[in-house]
Amino acid sequence: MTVAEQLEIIKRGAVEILVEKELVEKLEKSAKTGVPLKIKAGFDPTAPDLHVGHTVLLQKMRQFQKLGHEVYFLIGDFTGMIGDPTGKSETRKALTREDVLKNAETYKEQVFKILDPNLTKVVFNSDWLGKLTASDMIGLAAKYTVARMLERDDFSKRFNTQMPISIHEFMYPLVQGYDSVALKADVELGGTDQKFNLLVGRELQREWGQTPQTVITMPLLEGLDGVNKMSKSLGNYIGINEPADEIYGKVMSISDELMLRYYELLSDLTTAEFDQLKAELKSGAVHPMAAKKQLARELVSRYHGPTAAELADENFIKRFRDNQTPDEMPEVTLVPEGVKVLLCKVLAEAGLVKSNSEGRRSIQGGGVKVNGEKISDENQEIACTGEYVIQVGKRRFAKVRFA
Ligand code: TYR
Repeated sequence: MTVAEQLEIIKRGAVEILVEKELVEKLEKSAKTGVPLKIKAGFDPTAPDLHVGHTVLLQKMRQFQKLGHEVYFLIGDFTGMIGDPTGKSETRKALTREDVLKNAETYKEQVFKILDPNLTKVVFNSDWLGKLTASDMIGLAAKYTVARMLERDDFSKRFNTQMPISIHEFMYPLVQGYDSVALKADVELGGTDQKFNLLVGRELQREWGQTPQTVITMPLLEGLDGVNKMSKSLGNYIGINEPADEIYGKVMSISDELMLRYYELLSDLTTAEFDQLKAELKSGAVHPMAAKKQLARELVSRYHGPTAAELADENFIKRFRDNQTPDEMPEVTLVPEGVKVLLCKVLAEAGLVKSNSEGRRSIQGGGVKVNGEKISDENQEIACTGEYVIQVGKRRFAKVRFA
């Protein structure tokens, strides 16, 4: 593959490449010498349950693997015990050694659903950071000034509002940067929130006489609502360990616009295939729902295998068909006899069943829905105002209006 072709793949979905020109030089050199680039991405084993937002970075790592480069999956077992202050308004609670190791195991299980385990170098940063002596640490701290540290938003906010910042939090970016020195990383990937830490890596490598790493930042994926960042606490996430039908259904629930974003950042489609899909959606040759299904299948297949994906597809079609409300249905106007009326009676009066008692039996049998909601109480009453869409069994519908 040519350098230009590689670059196109690398750039897809990325927010920033610092510095692109240097990356091109590195790729050219690698193509000439046959020596792969060392790609670094680090994860502190804090939250062991991954959602697809985390996989944006993993997908990029996978792309680098496919391009033949050497991918380091760095588990921050040392940094995890400091806690990354990025974006935090207060000092993080430190993880215990046991938490970190347990989380790291769960992490590995999940990431190899995306990364090729045979092509991934898993490294733990305690391997080198744990060996630094006190004077090494002081030496590292000497490479950066307090003023530069305070250029960071989160630090300056806390400083200006007199919230505490512990000295060890200043050490975080430095030790993350030192990881790049230890690995001699050519490229480091991270979320946009990691930019500061990633740039510290460049500076430290320069101090150690290495070529500074290229920094590539990836966006923080929007959650299902299309607005907020995907996060477990907001409940707008797709967990990679969720059941197949759940993942499938969640993908189907997103907006058409968000679907394109998910395609760009999560799908294995090539850029050419993705461009074609966009064109076909625009011209109407492909329906957005069909495109969403394809994406849903791809994600389920990645996390549960192709058979599960097919099944989830069939289940979805069934559920969809069963919940489908026809565009046209008989409309019935009833004259209210009081404030409320028994539902079984309404069913009979609307001609959906032959008698009140058949109405009762239908409700008992679980076949009656009012405005899409299943009713199971045979003595259920409804208010004699407004309009209801009532369904009996799979195919009998009526719109009931009270005069
Ligand atoms: N700071 C990163 C995060 O919180 C994790 C990380 C740790 C990245 C060590 C790189 C590194 O060398 O997401």
